[in-house]
Amino acid sequence: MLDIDRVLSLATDKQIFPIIDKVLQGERLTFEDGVKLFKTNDILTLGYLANYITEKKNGKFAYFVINRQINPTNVCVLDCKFCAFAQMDKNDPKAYEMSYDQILEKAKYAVENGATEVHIVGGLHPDWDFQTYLNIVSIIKKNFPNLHIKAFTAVEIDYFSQISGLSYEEVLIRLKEAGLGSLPGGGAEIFSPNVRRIIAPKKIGYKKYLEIHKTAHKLGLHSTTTMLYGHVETYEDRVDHMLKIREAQDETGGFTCFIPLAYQPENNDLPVYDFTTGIDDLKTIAVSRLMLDNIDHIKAYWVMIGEKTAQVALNFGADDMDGTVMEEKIAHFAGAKSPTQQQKEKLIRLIKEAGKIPVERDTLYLSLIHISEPTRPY
Ligand code: V47
Repeated sequence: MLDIDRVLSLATDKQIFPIIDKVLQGERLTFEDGVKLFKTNDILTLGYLANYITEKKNGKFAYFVINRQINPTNVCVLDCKFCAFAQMDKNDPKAYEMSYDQILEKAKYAVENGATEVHIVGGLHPDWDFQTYLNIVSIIKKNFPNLHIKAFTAVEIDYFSQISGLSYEEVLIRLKEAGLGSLPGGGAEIFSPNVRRIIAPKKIGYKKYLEIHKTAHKLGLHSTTTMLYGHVETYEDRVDHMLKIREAQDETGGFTCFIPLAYQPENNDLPVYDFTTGIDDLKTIAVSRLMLDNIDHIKAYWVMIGEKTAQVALNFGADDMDGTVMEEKIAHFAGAKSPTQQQKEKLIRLIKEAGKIPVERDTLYLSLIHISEPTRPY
């Protein structure tokens, strides 16, 4: 157990002393606490506290998954200003649509390379009906029954409901029957309606996003959840976003993991041209860990913050690195400087050198393989 006097003797920002006390007493943090934590320059105390909570929840374990991302199409009726992946015009040379065979080929490659999960998201295609999306799930499930299919953000589920006339619940039941294993967390962006009006004016608002996740949870489907940060939002918007997620999680308990997604600034229509900084990435991970006391895992998504920051983040509140990914498009269309895929051995090395114990997990953190062998001959 940590000694409050020891932490206070090292802390330099008096503004956060009462928050340190609350964290060590296990008290829930408020909106004001979250904003103060974002504003502090005492980054080491912030990281220390967040790591303390991570280790209380997950010990020294840090998780990764062997997975593959598949994005069946980038043709999309939405016109989100931050998105460099989507193409509104299907005849644009950058637009693409995969056939079922191409999708199956990618799933096959994933399985042959040890994947336990495929993560499928894509555009809201104006000509694809709900059956097309259902078929994507069912053909993968039929051919690879042991592969976990984490597919379709809440934004896609809302679109399926619109094009099929079915309720959210009916859409989710059909997808589950076809083989859907869980929902990914994309599409949350920032919940603030004012920010959404600027960055994603046509996208569903936070009420529908959360309603869809809560409906999935009630049907026994788990999901992850995200926050896109580093564009036009304020610290207050970020904390408000986290609190809305915390409230939903109090109701259902269905979120397995929270993933802060660092904004990538290239090839899009948002006049914000800077990448996030290392300190902002670490603060966002740490504050997420401290605010979201009811979510077990915080992901340092190496694709968007880079491998080096993701590794440091394992000592600032994160306990998960996502995975091998195999083919990343969304962040790389927008200028991400990380690789588009990762080797399992590299993930293990990053985790071990951060002083944590690597654990290969499945999507729902149920099957766990503890990796103990050293990755480098020190
Ligand atoms: O929904 C789009 C975001 C998301 C940009 O659930 C951008 O475990 C940064 O949600 N800069 C897709 N972000 C990725 C995603 C995800 C990734 C890894 C794991 C999980 C999970 C989910 O990426 C989109 C959108 O929110 N995005 N454009 C951009 N320029």
